[in-house]
Amino acid sequence: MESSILRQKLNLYFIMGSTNCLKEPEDVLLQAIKGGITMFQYREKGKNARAGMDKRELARSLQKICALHAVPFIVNDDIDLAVELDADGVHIGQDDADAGEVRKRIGSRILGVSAHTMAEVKKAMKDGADYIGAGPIYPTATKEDAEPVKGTLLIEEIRKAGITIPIVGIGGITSANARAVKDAGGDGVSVISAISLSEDPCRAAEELLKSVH
Ligand code: TZP
Ligand code: MG
Repeated sequence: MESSILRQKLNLYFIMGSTNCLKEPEDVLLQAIKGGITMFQYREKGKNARAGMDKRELARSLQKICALHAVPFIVNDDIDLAVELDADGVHIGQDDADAGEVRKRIGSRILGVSAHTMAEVKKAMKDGADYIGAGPIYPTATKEDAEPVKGTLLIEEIRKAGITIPIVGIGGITSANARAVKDAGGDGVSVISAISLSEDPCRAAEELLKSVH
């Protein structure tokens, strides 16, 4: 995917798995799409997370919904699943598979890498990352082993260094604080709970979209 298109797709990037939802994940995703999300990542983590066939079935079902609405479908961590389903891409963290190896396995699919320092950003770029996930921007209750909160400092540092790779901010982002990520030079925001735990995921997505426009 061309990087100008990827930048647009990163504008409102919704991430979720079954453990993040108050209702059926399919319903949450459909509502979020109705509200205007631009990209989706299936991230199945935590207590009571689905595994094996259960995980695969949910992934397929969410992928179908994304395909019907032309929303790119990205898989978190699970490279085998991404390749099996022919997903649009993969997102990995620093503790997951080596980004260079993942690039070789997924060919031209989208590769996103989480980074917390300039050194990690540079390494990810060398390994072939298409975009960087920078965070946690704000305190988050969703990821237990999250790194220390950084605000928008890393994004500013990357842009000050003249690095133009697409960047999405993550961690504790809501419609009240999302704008700062764009102002710092981010291309978009990624959120879990601001949408997945909302009573009205469609409206939550609409509000977020307004705040990053
Ligand atoms: N990586 C850094 S923070 C985070 C991840 C996966 C969790 C983001 O969730 P929320 O609910 O949007 O704070
Ligand atoms: Mg990971």
